[in-house]
Amino acid sequence: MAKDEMPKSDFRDAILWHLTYTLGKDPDHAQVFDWRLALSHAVRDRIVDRWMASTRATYRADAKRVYYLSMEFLIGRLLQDNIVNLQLADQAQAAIESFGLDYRDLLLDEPDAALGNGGLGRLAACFMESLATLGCPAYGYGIRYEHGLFRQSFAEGRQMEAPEDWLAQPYVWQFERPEARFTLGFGGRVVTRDGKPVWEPENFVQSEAYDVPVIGWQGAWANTLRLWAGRAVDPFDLGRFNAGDFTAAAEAEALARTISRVLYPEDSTEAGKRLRLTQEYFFSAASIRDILRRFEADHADLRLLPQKVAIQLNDTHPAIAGPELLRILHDERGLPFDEALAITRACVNYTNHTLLPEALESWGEGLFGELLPRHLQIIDRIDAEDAKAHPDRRNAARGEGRVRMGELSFILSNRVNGVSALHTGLMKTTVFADQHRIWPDRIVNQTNGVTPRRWLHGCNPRLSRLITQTIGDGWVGDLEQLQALEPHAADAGWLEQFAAVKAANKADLSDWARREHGLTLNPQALFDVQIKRIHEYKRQHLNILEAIALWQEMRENPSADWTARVKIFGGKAAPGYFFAKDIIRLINDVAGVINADAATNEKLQVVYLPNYNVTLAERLIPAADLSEQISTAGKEASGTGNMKFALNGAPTIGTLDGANVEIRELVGPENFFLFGLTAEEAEARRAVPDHAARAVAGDPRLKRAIEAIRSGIFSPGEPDRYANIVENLTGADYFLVASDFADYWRAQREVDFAYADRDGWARMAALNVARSGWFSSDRTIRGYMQDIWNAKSLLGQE
Ligand code: CR6
Repeated sequence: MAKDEMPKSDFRDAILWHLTYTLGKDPDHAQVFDWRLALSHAVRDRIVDRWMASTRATYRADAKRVYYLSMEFLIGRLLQDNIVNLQLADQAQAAIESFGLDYRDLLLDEPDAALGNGGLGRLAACFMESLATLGCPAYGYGIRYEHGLFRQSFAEGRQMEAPEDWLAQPYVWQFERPEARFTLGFGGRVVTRDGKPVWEPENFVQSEAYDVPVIGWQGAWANTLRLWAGRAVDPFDLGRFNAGDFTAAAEAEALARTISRVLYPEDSTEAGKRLRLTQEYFFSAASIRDILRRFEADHADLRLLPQKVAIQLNDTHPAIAGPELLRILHDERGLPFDEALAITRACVNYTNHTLLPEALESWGEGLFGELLPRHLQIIDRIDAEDAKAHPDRRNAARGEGRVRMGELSFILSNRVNGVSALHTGLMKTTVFADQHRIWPDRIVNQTNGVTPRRWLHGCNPRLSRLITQTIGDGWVGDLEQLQALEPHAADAGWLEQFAAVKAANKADLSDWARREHGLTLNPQALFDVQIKRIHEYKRQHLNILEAIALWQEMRENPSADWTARVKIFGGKAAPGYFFAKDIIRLINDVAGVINADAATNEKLQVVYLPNYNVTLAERLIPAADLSEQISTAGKEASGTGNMKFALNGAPTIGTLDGANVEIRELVGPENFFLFGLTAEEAEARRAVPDHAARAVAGDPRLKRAIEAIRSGIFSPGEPDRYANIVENLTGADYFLVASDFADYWRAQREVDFAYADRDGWARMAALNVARSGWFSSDRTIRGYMQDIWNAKSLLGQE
C-alpha cells in the first residue's frame, strides 16, 4: 500500500495506512498505543464526511442552532462510543484481532477525558450525543482543561489527589482551529465617549478553539463540541528573552494558559474566586463571539437572532454570557438597551441543577466589578428595568453586596428549567418563588436522561444482545421500545437468560477486581453499589453505618440465614471538603475491619474502588444488583446514575428524591425499595429540637454502630479520628442520617428477603429494564427542542 492509495472501504487497510503514514510506525514495532491511535484515525475518517454533511445541511437550511454552554463535558473515552454509533464494532474487532491484538485492551488504552466533576458534566455529554442522534443542529461550548478531574488514590484509607493528564498523549478526536480565535478583555474601566459607555479593558487573552465531532446513533448526523483554550496575545517576549530573562519571556503565555489549565474540582459547593470567574467569562465570551460571527456571516438584521439562535446555560457557570451578549448588542452594535435586552432574553435559557444554598453561585461585587466593570453596570440597568416593570419584585440580580448568578440567569432567560419533576416543583416554591410569581410561565421541567448507546448498548453488550434477540434492535434509537420486554419478564426461560447476563457481568467485575486490586469478591453475593461524588447530602455515611450495624448483627448471630452482600463504593471528594474526606477514610477503615473478620466475611464485604470515573461506571453498573440512591429528600436535584442502574437491571433502594420519584412511578412501587422522610417531612424534622439525638436514643442498632466508631475499633489507637462524624450524627445532623436510619435498615432487610428469591429478583430487575425507556436523553432533548429551544431536526436533509 502506498501513501497516495489511502484505502477508503477496507477498514483493516485503513488502520494499517494510518499506522504507517499518519503515525509513522512500522507494524512490526507498533505498541498497543500506536494501534489504538491508528484505529481511532480510521474511525475518525468515517465521522468527518458525515460531520461536514451535517454542517452543510445546517447552512443550507439556515436552521436554528442550539448552543449548549457548559463548564463541564464529562465525555470519558470516545473510541468505543464512536465505533458503536458508526456500527463498526464487528469490523473493528475483526480487523484488530487479525493483527493478533486484543480488541478490548485497545479500547481500554484510551485515557478518560474527565472534563467534568459528576452528573452535570456527564449530562452535558449525554445531551451532545442525543442532539446528534436526533439531528438537531447544535454546538457544545466548553473549556479544554489541560488537567481534568484529579486522579484519586488511597493512602491508609485517605484520599490522595494527583493531576490528571489526558493530553499527555495525542488526542485524535480534536481538530485545532487556529482561525477561530478571539481576543477577550478583562478589568480596566468604563469611560464615556460621545455620551456612550465604552469599556476599556486592561488585560487581554486569546481563546483558541479545538473541535471534537460528536456523532449520533447510526452516524446519521454529527455536531461539534468546541472547547476553548487560553493563549497569550503576545506569547513570547523576545526582548526579555534576549536580555537573559527566559522565564519572564514566557510569562504572558503561562498566565493565559492558566485559565484553561484545571477543571475546578468542586462539586456543589461555592467554588473559588478570581480564577473561576475568569474561566467563566473567558469561555462564555468566546462562545458568544463565535455565535454572533456565525450568525452575522449570513444575516444582517440582529433582530432575527432569536429565530436562529438558542443558548442554553448549563447551570449558572456560563451566566455571564447573557450580559455579554447584551453588551455587544448594545455597546458595540448600537441597538437600544431595551431591544438588546429583549433579544438576549429571547435567546437565552437556563437550567438549574441544584437548590443547595452553598452551591448557588454569587460573586462579591468588588471582585466582579474589578474583572467585569461594564457588565456590572449592565446588570444594574437590567435590575432597574425590572424594578420599573414589577415594583413588587424582591430578588434582584445584585443585592447584599453580591452579584447573584441564579437570579441573573433567571431574569435574562426565556425559559428556566429544573431537572426532575420534584426539583422543578421545589424551584417554584423555594429559590425562585419570587421570580415565579412574576413570570409564572418561565419555569418548565425537563427530567434528565442518559444516552442508551453508552449506558446500555455500549457498556452492557450481553444485555444488549439479549434484548435485541428478544425484541429486535429498534430500542437503541428508541428506548421506549424496551416496554416490549415486559411480557418476557413473566417467562421463566427468558428470565433465566436475563439472570445469566447479570451473573456473567458480575463474574467479569470480580475478575477485574482481582487482577486490578487483588480483591476477591463473592460473585454469589448481592452487589450493592453506591457510586457518585462524596457529599453529605448523598449520605454515603448512612450506607456505611448500615454496613457496621449489619456486621454487628451478623457477628451476634452468625448462623442466621444472611443474604451475602458486597457493598461497593466509588467516588471522589472535593479536595477542600474535609467532612467528605473523613467519610472516605471511614469507609476504608470499616472495610479493613469487616473484610478481615473471618466470622462474617463470606457474608459481608465492603469495597471502595479508587478513582471512580466514567469508565469505572461503565464497568460497575452492568454488574450491580442494587442501586443506592439514598440522598436526603429535597437535596438531589435529579440524579442520572439512578437511571443507568435501573436501565441495566439493578433495582433502587432510595428516598423520594430527584428523579427517584419518577423512576419509582415508572418501574412500579413493588420494584423499588423505598424508605425515608419525604422532602416536606425532612424540612419539618429539622425543626424538631434534638432530632438526631432522639433518633439515636430510640434505635439501639444505630446507637451501637455509632458507638463502634466512637470507640475506635475502626481507627485503632486513634479513637478521635471520626469525632467530627460522630458529633455530626448525634448533633446537628442536617442531612438527617439518624432520622432515616431505622427505615433504611428496614428497607435493606426487605432487599435481603427479596434477593433470596432469585426468580422473583430477576423478574423485578427485568421490569426495571423494561420500564426505564423513558429515561433516554433522547426523550429529554426532544423536550428541550420543543418546549425551550423551538428547534427542528434536520435528519434526512444532510
Ligand atoms: N451534582 C445535581 O446535584 C443532577 C445533575 C445533573 C447536579 C444532580 O442531582 O443529576 O446536576 N448539580 O442535572 C450540579 O452539578 C450543580 C450534580 O451533578
